[in-house]
Amino acid sequence: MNKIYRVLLRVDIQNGFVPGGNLPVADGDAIVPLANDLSRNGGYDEVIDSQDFHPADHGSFASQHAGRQPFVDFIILNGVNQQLWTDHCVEGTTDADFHPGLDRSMVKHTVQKGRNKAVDSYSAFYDNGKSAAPALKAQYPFLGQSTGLADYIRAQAAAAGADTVEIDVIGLALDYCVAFTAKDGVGETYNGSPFAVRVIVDACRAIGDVNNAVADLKAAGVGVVDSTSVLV
Ligand code: VGL
Ligand code: ZN
Repeated sequence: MNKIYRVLLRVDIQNGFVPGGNLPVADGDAIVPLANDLSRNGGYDEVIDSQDFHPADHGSFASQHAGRQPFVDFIILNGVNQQLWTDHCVEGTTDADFHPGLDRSMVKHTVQKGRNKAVDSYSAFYDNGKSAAPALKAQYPFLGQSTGLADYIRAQAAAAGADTVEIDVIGLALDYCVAFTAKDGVGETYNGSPFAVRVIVDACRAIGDVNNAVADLKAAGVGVVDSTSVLV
């Protein structure tokens, strides 16, 4: 018998990423009821939230780089290619708070990311320096830090006596933090087997093109499903 430890990982369902926030994703608030339904009725062993949580002078903010524009401009931030954004999800502000409609009553573990101003962290598992060349990591030893999320999930699965881990990822934004999180998840193992990772696509919204994001996820070995196949 294969006992599966099933995790619902809800990425960055925060005020900053919904209409009215500082980095709004179109229709981002529309996923909140579905996120709650999946959390309550998806049969998960555990629901985990990630929270984008930046210092006010984070290096991903266009405001920190004279003459640079958010969304369109990229810089090299400590050796890592960095798209620039509006100031968003600054620690201690309402923008960084979870959406008020998101049911957090079942959440035992929350992962904050993007706290180091020197490197961004789209993924809930590792910062954006994860795949930097060894020489670059030697120069900037903070690149590629783990948030501890994969170890946390392995420990929870082991405590539950599970044989394998499955992670369903939802949230904002599909083509940035959801995609980076799901792709990093595929690279993690439990008991010698990779985490089985799926994105529940109707419980996400994208900044750019959804079809491109879905193709990119499938190419990386991430399953792409609809909530109707989860909420049976
Ligand atoms: C995100 C850009 C910058 C996201 C976070 O949650 O997708 N995107 N910070
Ligand atoms: Zn951010």
